[in-house]
Amino acid sequence: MMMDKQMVMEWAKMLMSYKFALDEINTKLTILNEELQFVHNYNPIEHVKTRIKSPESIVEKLQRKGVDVSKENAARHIRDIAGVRVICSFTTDVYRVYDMIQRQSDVKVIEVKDYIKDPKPNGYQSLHMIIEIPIFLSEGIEHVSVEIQLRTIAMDFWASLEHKIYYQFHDDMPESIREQLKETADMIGVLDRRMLGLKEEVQRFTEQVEAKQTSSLAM
Ligand code: 0O2
Repeated sequence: MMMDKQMVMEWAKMLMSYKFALDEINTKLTILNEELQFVHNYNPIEHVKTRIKSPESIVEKLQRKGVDVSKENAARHIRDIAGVRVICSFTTDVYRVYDMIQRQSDVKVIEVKDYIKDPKPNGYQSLHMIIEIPIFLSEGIEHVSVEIQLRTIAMDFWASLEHKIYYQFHDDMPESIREQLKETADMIGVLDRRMLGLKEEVQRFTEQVEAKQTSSLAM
C-alpha cells in the first residue's frame, strides 16, 4: 500500500499516541515496583519490554483480518499496536501485578485471556490483558488500547524460543518439534511450581528465624 504525505503524518501521529500510552504504563509499573521494594523489600517485576507494532505489520494484520487498511480500522481492530511484556519471577507475582494494574482507576480492562490457567494447545502460557488508558494531549483526552502480556521468566524463555521456531516453519512445523515444544512447556509449568514452592519454603524459614530472634530479644 502506498501512503501519501498526509497519510504518513496521520499514521505517525496515531503511533505517537500509542508511544505515550506505553510511557504511561511504564511509569505505572516502575512506581509499583519501586514502592513494593521500599515497603516490602521485594520487587515482583524482573523486567519490562515495550514495543510498538510497525506500520507494515499493522497493515499485514488488517489484511489478514480482511479489513480495509485505514488508520481508523487499525485503532478499531488491532488492539496490540502498543504492547507491554512484564516478566516476573513467580506466577504469584504475575497475578499480583495483574491485580494492581486492573485496580487503577484510570485503567479500563477490555479483555483478559488467562493462558496460565488454560495454556494454549501448543503449551503457550501467559496472562494477557487488553486495557484502555487515557492520554492527555494538547487538544484533549485520547483513550488508547494497550496489550499487556504478563509471564514468568521461564514462560518467557519458552515463548521466545517457540516464536523463533514458529517463524521458521509457520503451520508446517514437524510433528516431533511440535511435541517437544509441548513437553517443554509442561516442564516449564512444573519448574514454575517447584520454584514457587522453594521460595515459599525459604520465606517460612526466614520467618521462623526472625520469630526466634524476636523472642530471644524479649527475654
Ligand atoms: P507478535 O509478533 O508477538 O506481536 P489478536 O492479536 O487478538 O488478533 P489473538 O491470537 O486472539 O490475536 O491474541 P492472543 O492470543 O492474545 O495473542 C496475541 C499475542 O500473544 C501474539 O501477538 C504473541 O505475542 C503472543 N502469543 C499468542 N500465542 C502465542 C504462542 O503460541 N506462542 C508465542 N510465542 N506467542 C504467542 P502476535 O501479533 O501474534 O505476535
